[in-house]
Amino acid sequence: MSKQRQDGAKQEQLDAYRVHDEGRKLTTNQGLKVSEDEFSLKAGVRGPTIMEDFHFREKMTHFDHERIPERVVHARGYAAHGVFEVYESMEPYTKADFLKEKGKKTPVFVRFSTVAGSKGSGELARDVRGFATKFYTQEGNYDLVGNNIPVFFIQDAIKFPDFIHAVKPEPHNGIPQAASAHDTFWDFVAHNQETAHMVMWQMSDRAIPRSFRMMEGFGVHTFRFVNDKGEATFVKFHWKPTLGVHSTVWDEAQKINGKNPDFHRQDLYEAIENGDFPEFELGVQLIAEEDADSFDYDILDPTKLWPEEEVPVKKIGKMTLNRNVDNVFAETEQVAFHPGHVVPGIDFTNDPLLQGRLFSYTDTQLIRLGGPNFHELPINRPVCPFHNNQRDGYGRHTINVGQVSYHKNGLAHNTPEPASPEQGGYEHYQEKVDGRKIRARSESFNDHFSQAVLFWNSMSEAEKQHIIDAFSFELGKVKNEDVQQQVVNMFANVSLDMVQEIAENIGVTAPKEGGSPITKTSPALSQENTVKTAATRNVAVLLDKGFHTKEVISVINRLVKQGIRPVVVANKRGEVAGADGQTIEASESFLTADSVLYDAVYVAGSRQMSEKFSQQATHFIHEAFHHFKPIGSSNDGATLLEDSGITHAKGVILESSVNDFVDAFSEAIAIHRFWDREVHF
Ligand code: HDD
Repeated sequence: MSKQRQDGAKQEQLDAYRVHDEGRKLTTNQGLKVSEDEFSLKAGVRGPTIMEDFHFREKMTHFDHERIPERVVHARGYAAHGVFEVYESMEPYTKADFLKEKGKKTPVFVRFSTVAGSKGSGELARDVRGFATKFYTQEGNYDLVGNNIPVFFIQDAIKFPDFIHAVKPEPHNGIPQAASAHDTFWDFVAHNQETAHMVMWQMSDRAIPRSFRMMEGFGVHTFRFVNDKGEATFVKFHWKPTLGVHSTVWDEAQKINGKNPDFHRQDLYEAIENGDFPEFELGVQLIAEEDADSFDYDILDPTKLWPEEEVPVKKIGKMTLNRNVDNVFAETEQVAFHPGHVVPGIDFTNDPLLQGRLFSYTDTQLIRLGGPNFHELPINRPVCPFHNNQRDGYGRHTINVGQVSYHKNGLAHNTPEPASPEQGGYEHYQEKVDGRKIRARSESFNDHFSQAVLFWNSMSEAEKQHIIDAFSFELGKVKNEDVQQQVVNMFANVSLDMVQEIAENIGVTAPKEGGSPITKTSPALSQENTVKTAATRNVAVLLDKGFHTKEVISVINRLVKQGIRPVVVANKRGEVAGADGQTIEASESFLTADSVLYDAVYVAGSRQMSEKFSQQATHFIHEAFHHFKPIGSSNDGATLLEDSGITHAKGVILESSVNDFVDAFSEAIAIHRFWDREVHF
């Protein structure tokens, strides 16, 4: 499983900034050795602290200024370093150097995030996930600032502040944190029906991922590739996780938020530390300029996707995340992404959401990072040289030598680089634009429901049920009945069956008319059709004193061999003795572990299970069962499964031979969840 980490140009650059403090004597920031760091300077041992204490003042002032504003959206995030490697040259489509050559490697930094919650919020919120990638290319930084959902709530950036105000905690009482289940969000939805498609995704399992490692990423907008000849092709970017796309269930997600609000970051951190490096393949969908008008949607509309069955995703490379950050503030917090950070060969389109983003990101970073020199922060520096006539500002690091800080000049001979392929200056694609100034939306953006229906049609029965449950939960939390009714009426345009069930669940009038004649599906949208593997999944091994030593050790070893991560849970942490006296270390007790934190449960038990163990293990099993997880026992633990009355259900594995058990159990783990247990929340 474990792979070799490859550090590239970016890590070499960061090395120059890494400081190791271990074993070093303490000094002030001026380098003065300090002789004491516990007592402030006082006039007498019981007297007042005195102004002269520069050491105290420096330490306290620095502390007082430690915080910077959190991101206005995507505040809660976690990041890792990695490398991107090209499978197939994209030279026919783009002159981007980092995509030109098969095998070429580029260092990357990726930050995953939730959107609505503040910096300390729980990570299992029902929310979109940010998926922002910075490629440190030889031609400058390229940022692919995407999400785990391929469309967006609104079509024009001028509505972004309104949308975010609606989803954030309501201003009069500051409630709720990191949740869309409240009146203002749904009021916005009902009054901005372009949200329909994205809301369907948000109510689906996509919004409660199992792991950052098991989410797709999307550039959302339509961008342009431009090749050496100046020819353009429309492109949409995708990240496809090699572990497949998997989710939690809502009841589980809410509990995880309490049991471990850091669940996603810890999962990412530990996977990387274990050498289970997360991998995502970069895919592109391409549409030739001349075909742009041949679709039944406007390809510039960010509330539309291009169904993969119609425009195939071509996989062009793979990103491997192989290194955790050394310092979350210096790297994860200070990284500054911007969809406008492009390289030659990648260009924009007139998607009005993208156009507005091109303004917003620099603007927000100016306040968040305190001035115009944030590009000099180690995590943001390109790995290629950068020179221009910009000078000064807060926190300037660069010492620009020489008398010239203007263009054009005859003294320093520093000029722009022409946009020829050899010289590589960036040239904007020369799209012909002609129009009257107008505040309006193109009529081609007016269809808000067709793809919401496509999404609904493409879901499995279980996924549909989850969407109904999610709407019923969210609208069930809305207090204003008009808002509830308006939303139900709005989504009658997607499916009458769906809204009738929701209406019934929340107690409003069920629409009688609606539905859609569209029957089209896109199988790629359903998580049922994703990659299924047991690799890197964690399994709680419930163990009691007197367990069958040989069998349990053998099961554990075989699971590990398949890349699965068993975690031993017992009444108490520490050594647990088996029937023959041999011990296994329990790294968790029932106090520190919880069913919701594991992908599956292996009930090893023992021949004579203690009352305490039986009670705790039964609770564990019960939760796992209701969250549709694989549960298994090879022998001793079987009585607990029998007593729970679940042995008939799918995904409950009972085999007495160790080999058969491990085979069947790992297969069940790969399936992830057994939805046909028919348990709804
Ligand atoms: Fe945004 C952050 C993704 C629309 C304005 N956005 C931000 C981040 C991601 C996205 C991943 C976090 C970056 C990080 O980890 O530091 N945003 C998207 C996607 C969008 C989108 C995929 C639609 C397709 N965003 C969007 C619009 C606007 C913004 C329409 C404003 C006009 N986004 C911001 C921002 C943030 C941001 C306020 C907050 C922090 C930052 O930029 O650096 O400027």
